[in-house]
Amino acid sequence: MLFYCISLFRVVKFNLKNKNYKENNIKGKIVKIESKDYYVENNIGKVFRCSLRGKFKKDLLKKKDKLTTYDVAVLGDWVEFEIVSGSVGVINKIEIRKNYLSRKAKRLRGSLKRGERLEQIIASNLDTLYIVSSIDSPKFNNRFIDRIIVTAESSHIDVRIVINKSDLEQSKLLAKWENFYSKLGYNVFITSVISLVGIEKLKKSLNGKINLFWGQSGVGKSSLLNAMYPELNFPVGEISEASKKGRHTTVTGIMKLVEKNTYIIDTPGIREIDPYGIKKQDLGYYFIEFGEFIHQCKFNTCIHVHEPGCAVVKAVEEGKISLLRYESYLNLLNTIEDDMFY
Ligand SMILES: Nc1nc2c(ncn2[C@@H]2O[C@H](COP(=O)(O)OP(=O)(O)OP(=O)(O)O)[C@@H](O)[C@H]2O)c(=O)[nH]1
Ligand SMILES: [Mg+2]
Ligand SMILES: [Zn+2]
Repeated sequence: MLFYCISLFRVVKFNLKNKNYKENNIKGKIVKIESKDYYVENNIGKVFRCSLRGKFKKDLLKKKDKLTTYDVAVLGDWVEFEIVSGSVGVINKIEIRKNYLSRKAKRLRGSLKRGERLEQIIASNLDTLYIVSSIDSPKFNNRFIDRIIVTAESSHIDVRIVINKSDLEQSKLLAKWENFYSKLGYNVFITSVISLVGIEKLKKSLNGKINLFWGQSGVGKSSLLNAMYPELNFPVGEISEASKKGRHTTVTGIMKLVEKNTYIIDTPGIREIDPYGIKKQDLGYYFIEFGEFIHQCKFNTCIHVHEPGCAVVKAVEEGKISLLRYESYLNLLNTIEDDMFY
């Protein structure tokens, strides 16, 4: 009897607790992460500083041997949280992601058995990825862009290319690269925050979407966002005279609601980009112009290097696929081979 009473009490207590938990829960979006603080914005734009409920950490520890990522909750995640006091809260639930953008994290020394590289998630639930580059200072780098394109294509995120600093008198180069990527089927935006070329057009294209800006340091991601939305007032960096490179002015990813249903995400500049989780046999599919040739390769396991009857190599020889793009492909293929596990 006593046992029965205790059990009943436990059930009632659990249900009450669960009910409170459900009733107090608020839906929000993670708009910034700093160490263990998750900044969550509710539907009227109020931001709460939240921690993660302990169960998430326990779940992660249980999976330790099969750990592939260290990001439990990421920028852009929809969550349910409850207020602890004032503008402080705790996250109880993380919704399933529609998609996410990631890359291989830096190699960790000692902490993992095989020294493999984990997946680092940049942000989730994205509509459009803007690859931001500059025509000069830092120099335009098509290989870098191709690497980001592959990353986005493999995550099924719509990708567009911005070539900024068009005021720097490089009109020939600008025309060349605009043409190059437009011909592949990508939308290319030529912009300048000095002459304001292309700013209105870029702003219009963000409408109603969640837009992430990504690229090397110093290309002008934060400057472009400020030019479109002066109220953002993001810090903007200097370009080093010696290296013509930026100095990582933006240090954490940050998401802002800029118009109704329109979000922008500014991110820290990146130096390297290794896409995560791509198999050698699949890489060709993320070079969109290879698509029509891949099916004509003699072997369906073809990775388009030395195989006999490779239709991709033939298309390169006949000038139907650009040599520059094929070089980007080979370069990425090598990276995948270097990191055998992933
Ligand atoms: N000439 C010229 N300079 C620009 C333009 N856009 C940005 N810049 C300059 O480029 C430098 C870097 O700009 P940021 O906006 O900080 O670049 P970022 O891509 O946000 O850099 P990180 O935050 O380090 O990733 C600043 O000195 C800007 O003034 C442009 O259209 N033309
Ligand atoms: Mg920046
Ligand atoms: Zn082939």
